[in-house]
Amino acid sequence: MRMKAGDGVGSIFYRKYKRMLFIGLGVLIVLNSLSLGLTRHLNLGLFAIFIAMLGMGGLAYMDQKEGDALAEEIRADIEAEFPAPNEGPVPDSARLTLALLQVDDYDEVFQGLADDKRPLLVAAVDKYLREWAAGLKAYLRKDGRDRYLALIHAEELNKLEDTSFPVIDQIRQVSAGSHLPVTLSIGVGKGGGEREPALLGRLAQEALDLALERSGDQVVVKSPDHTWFYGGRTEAVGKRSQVRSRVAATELHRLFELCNNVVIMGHRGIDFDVLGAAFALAEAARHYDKKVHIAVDHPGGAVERLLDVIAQREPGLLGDGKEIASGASSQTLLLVVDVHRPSLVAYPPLLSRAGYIGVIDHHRRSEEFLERANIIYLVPSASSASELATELVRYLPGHIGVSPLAATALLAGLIVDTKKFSFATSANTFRNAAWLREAGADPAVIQSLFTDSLDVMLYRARLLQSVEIVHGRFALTMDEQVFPEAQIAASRAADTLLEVNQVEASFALYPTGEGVGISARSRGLMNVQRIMEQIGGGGHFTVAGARLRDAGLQDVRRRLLDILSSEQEERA
Ligand SMILES: [Mn+2]
Repeated sequence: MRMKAGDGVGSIFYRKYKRMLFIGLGVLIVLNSLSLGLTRHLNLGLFAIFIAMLGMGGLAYMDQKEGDALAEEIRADIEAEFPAPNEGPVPDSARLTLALLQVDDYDEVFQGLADDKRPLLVAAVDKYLREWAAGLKAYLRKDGRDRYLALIHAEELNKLEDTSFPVIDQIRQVSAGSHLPVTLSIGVGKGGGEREPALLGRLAQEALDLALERSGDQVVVKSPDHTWFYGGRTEAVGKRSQVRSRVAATELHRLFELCNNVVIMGHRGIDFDVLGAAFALAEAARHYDKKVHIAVDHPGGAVERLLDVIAQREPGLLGDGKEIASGASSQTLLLVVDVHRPSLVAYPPLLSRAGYIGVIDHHRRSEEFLERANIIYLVPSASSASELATELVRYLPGHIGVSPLAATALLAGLIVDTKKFSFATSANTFRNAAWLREAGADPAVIQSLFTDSLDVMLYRARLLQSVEIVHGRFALTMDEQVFPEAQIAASRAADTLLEVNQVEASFALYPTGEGVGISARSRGLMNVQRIMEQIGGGGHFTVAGARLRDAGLQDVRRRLLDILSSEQEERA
């Protein structure tokens, strides 16, 4: 330690004399008091005592100040010599990140694999991951049959991020004769956690949860203020346990009994999927003698026809979000269907008004999520919210069933979201469709719902005339004309473009009056949700879109082309 020797000793010397002076003044006061008792000069004596006490006070104050200054000096000296360990940037050599790895659904992969082969597969995955970790000089620890924990150096993680985590694709080659590939979900926490391991752990866990809820087979990296997604190129495999549907249905049953009234809403711009799910759930709520309302906006188009039919059949069921919100209270159950992002719901103020909230959605979980929910039934492998609502109604205790109109609405939603059973369609989807048909769903009514107006047909035809094919696999089209039903026409055009040879994904751009809308479709080989997310939209693996305010068609087209180019490079 650098010691300013002279200063230190000097002030100690002075303090010694100050103390002597202090004691002297004290003695003087005592003597003065004694002499006061013996003589009669009271005023003079009191004045002397007062002056002596003032002197003592002043000395004590100076002493204190000097002591503080000395202590401060010593502290500064110590700090200059030994910088505190908790300051300054963390040296690079100390930066670690935490990864939680989980093999997606061994039970699924095990199907069709002989009993004695199963441990072999697990061992092969173990070996693969150990080699992977060794290559990164990472610490890997197995935690249960399908979970691992890895400490990875930040530098190595950067490399993994730059190459989009090749391990996600490579682990699929690990096989012991199974028919389905092994897939992996990884959640990584990074940044800010070097001094706070608990924070790092929490980030990693949140990242893994996010990866799993987005149907797995991907990596999510999370820092305290940002989230990155890698992988997620394969479509969710259509598996979900009946157990989960039953559990969700039982929970819904409990909330139906608990609440005073029920409100249902979907995303902005109601569509067949929202309406089917909402109407069936509304019917179910009626069985519990609860008042029900569905918050509806009017986007126009074919869904208006079904809205009209329902409005005639059930007066008072459909309403404007604002009106309905006035009747919502802490005893209200709000069911949010076909959406889970608060910013996209039909009437956001309802979210804070309702006491209970249930989410029923089939979109991959995005980072933005409802802050509180009593039921979260989020199943990315399901075809539609209508399919999920069908299962909930099927499994509600008491077998209440659905009316033919509700069955028709559900089947309409299911057919629209699966493009007539060609996308995201699992065996379960057909089972649910069969159940709906038996419950009285009318295909003729659905057929009549799906006809388009001539204007929509003509706008779609114009979009189809100006198609450009990019990188041999993306179809892109746009129209300058503002048209109230452009969204429907654009989604039809994007659907049709998938029927073109080689086209894997299609994008139709249209002006909305206040910006630009995009309809994006994929044939199932690539994830258009990822692409729309990069531009500010969202959606599903094969069906996605965006609505951008204050943007020009040409600008958005260029941004989209940039994203598609980098997508192409990534694949190459
Ligand atoms: Mn949907």
